[in-house]
Amino acid sequence: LEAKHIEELDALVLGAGFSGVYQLKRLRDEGYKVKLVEAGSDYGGIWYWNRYPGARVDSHAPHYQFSDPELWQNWHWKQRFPDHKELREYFKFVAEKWDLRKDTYFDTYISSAIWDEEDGKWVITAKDGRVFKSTFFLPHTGIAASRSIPNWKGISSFKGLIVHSSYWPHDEPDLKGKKVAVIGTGSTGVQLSHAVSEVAGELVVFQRTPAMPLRMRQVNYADDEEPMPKKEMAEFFENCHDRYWGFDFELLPKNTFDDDEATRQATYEKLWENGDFTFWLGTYSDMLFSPEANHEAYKFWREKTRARLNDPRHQELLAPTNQPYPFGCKRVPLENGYFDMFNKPNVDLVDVNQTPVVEVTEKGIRTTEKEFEFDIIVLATGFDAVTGGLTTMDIRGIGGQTIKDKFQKKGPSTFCGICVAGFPNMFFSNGPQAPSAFCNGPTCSEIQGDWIVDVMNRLRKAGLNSIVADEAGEKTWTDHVEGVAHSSLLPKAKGWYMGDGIPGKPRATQMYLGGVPNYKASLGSSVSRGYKGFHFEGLKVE
Ligand code: NA7
Repeated sequence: LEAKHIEELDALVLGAGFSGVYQLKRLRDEGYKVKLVEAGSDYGGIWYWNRYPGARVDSHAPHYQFSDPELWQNWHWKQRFPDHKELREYFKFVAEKWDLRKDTYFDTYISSAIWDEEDGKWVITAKDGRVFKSTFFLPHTGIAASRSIPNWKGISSFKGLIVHSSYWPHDEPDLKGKKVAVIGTGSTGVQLSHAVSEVAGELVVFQRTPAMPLRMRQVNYADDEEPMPKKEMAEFFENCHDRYWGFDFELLPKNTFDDDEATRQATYEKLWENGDFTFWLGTYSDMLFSPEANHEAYKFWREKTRARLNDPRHQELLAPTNQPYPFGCKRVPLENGYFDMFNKPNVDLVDVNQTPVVEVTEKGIRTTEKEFEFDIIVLATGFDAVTGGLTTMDIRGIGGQTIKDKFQKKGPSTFCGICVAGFPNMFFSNGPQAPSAFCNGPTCSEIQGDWIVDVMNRLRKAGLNSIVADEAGEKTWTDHVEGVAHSSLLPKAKGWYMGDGIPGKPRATQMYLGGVPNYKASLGSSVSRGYKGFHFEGLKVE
């Protein structure tokens, strides 16, 4: 390629979700030549792609937004749990306030990023042939960039519409009176099937593992109502940055059996009534660590849930007598009608453990029991979560090693969940071995984004060209991430937190469960100890 066809940058940021948008804004403010590149056609990241009926964030307002006062002083949330449309409106507003569009390339899918050792630059190539040469490569691809689709026989023979939940058609297919299948009962399946059940003629939910959703207390705010008075917001964001899950609430400073039975039930009841994540993340401190504590929470959840289901078969499938896995060790969805919909005559539940799917036919789905006919099949079957965004690209570091090969051996290994040994000048947010989905999204986008800007500023000031994590630091962090997870009940559940469900993907802890304050301390201590855990390679002192 001739040099004129190559765009030279200080930094290429990949992915226009919270992390990428924040990174572009911060780096441009610091005077870097930076572009944001995105495969979709607009801002929003997960909210650009996930526009299926019922898609909404489970973090209650005002948590799920940036802390910049210029934004929150001028923005009004309409719902306590904003839906995908409101979230895309928010991104539009942010893009305008921060003047992002002039530095963003949409519809640009990056297929490879190769570290040029001679030049000390990343050579980044888009599918359409465009090439960027950039000192820094910041792939903020998030936890859900790569879809997981079942390898079912006959899947391409279906004559109706078959669609993964995150590729919901922009022209919004009419579901009225239609026969719809929803495969999967994760956070997506729970939201989607409830929304579909309100309009479809028939809905069949295919369940492999029951989710343990909590009641969502939705609120629609009037024009003069706010989730929180504006004068409290600055302190609120400061708190979020210093609390375990990146929200303004904390775990209770006591264990489950510190309380007597009556107090414990009253505590559960109060958390339940909040109608948000607090029954999961603001509860007794030992809930995710002690099997007995966990079972106590499960029992409460099970009885609340069973009380809403009329059919004993549904009770046993959706809220089993025997606890199937530790509560909260698969992502806990929120719902406001999911269980009630199973009492309707036009909603059916298939347990694919009892009657597995044999094949997809022209007309629908054949299980070992019978053939179901559908107009639409929705695959709410999840993602190659957390690492998929990185491993689906051809990313090559020193000596031509690839991220895919590296992560394929034993699972992700990173330094502080922000970079990888052997891959200089590459940093990512909300990726593997960081708090990521164990942290309110925007909080960690800001914490990690700020750290990355700080590194780049220090390098620039020192006249250095590149920085790379060392293997020792990476091993220490990987052992720590695994150690924290294995001190908890997390590994006892099968799911994407542990890398399960993707053929060939090694079972390993995908995210850091040690909480935001510990995470920040780890990032901070590597800096205060003179970037312990890093080498400065390919130095070019200018
Ligand atoms: P999840 O949480 O990975 O859920 C996927 C669901 O699909 C889950 O219930 C799976 O069952 C089910 N699944 C996957 N493959 C199959 C097959 N082959 N047959 C039947 N059922 C299947 O993805 P979501 O989209 O719901 O959520 C992703 C995250 O995005 C969410 O947690 C938020 O953090 C944002 P399983 O439990 O594996 O038995």
